[in-house]
Amino acid sequence: MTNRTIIHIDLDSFFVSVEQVLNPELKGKPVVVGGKPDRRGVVATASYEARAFGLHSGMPLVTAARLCPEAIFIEGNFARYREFSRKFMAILSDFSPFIEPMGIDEAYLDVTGFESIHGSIWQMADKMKQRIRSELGLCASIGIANCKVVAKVASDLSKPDGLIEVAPGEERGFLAPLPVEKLPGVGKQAAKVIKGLGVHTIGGLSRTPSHTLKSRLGTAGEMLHHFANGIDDRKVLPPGEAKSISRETTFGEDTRDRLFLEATLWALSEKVVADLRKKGKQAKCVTLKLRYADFSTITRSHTLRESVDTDRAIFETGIGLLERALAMEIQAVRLVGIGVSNLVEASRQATLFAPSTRKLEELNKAIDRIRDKYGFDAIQTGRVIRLKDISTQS
Ligand code: DCP
Ligand code: CA
Repeated sequence: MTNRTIIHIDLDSFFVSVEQVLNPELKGKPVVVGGKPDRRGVVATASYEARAFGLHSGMPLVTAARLCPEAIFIEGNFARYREFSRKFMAILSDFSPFIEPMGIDEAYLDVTGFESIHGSIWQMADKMKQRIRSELGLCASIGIANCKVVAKVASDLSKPDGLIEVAPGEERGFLAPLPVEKLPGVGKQAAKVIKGLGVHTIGGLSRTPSHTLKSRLGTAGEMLHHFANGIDDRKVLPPGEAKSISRETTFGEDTRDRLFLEATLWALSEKVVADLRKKGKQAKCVTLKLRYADFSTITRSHTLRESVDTDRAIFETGIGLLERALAMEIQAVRLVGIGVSNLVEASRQATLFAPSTRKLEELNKAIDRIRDKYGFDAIQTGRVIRLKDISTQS
């Protein structure tokens, strides 16, 4: 993957820090959120002052009270933490639209190309930390690298209130001296297996043959081998981004009418494509769904060589799938659907396309605009006219 700039950001002792903002008297003291120690239960989080006594998340409260008798124990207020979390994510979204929240106080950002707005990546990260401090009163730790796994290790290592940037090319060297447990994906079980091989550092793991790790840890072993070498091409995935878009419709009566099926497929393709373009995406995979009179349901998919976002390309792929499916089936059809998946950002290189494709794209955009303004049915292309009676389910 080409050079990326990935940030991993994580708030320090999150629940406790929020409590300290709400009640400044708690600042600089050993504080535990999780409840009173006379109750069963565990530490949700401990302030760094309390961690100095060996307290940590998941420890029974009674143990915590024994190790650190002067600690202040607080019940906690999850609604408040969620409120801070929302504001935290909102600040992050001012720096890049490509955010993947990982739980309540942690996120990955792909900031590739946005650094220059702030001078440098270092200045950008520093600005993030400052805003979080001034607007929320919280401390954040940040790791910067060319991939998720290295950024995550860097932010963990920088805690508290830290900032570590791993320069491109230095990923392996940065990870090498660290104990294997510091590598995301190495849990207690995997650590045991890895140490059984006589390997204790991430560097050692990076030199262990991939097939050895695969034979002991399965596919996770292969992944850990890549991670240990600073290789991780996982994308930063904003939540809720559609992975597929589809439409289907059930007929009032089962049908064998090819023309009618084709016209329906065209209408459905148009709606799918309108959604696709609204999201600024193109699709590489087209899936046809059919349900027959006896309720048996099939899906058939075709992966295209190039991603597309025109009605015609998707419809024609769908028709190909439909013809092949119907050739194998004698039953009438009660439901037809079409969907697209394997979505990619729409390329903006319009000049690379043939003029006819460009015209079609312009036409499609114009149709989208009119439909946005006046509703989907304001424009009906020829094939759809005879479908007036069909109600489409989304
Ligand atoms: N949390 C919890 N129980 C756990 C771990 C965490 O309730 N076993 C809650 C409390 C933490 C919050 O989730 O404040 C975030 O978890 P982190 O692992 O990020 O821990 P902290 O933010 O508390 O500390 P750190 O500074 O190490 O990130
Ligand atoms: Ca945290």
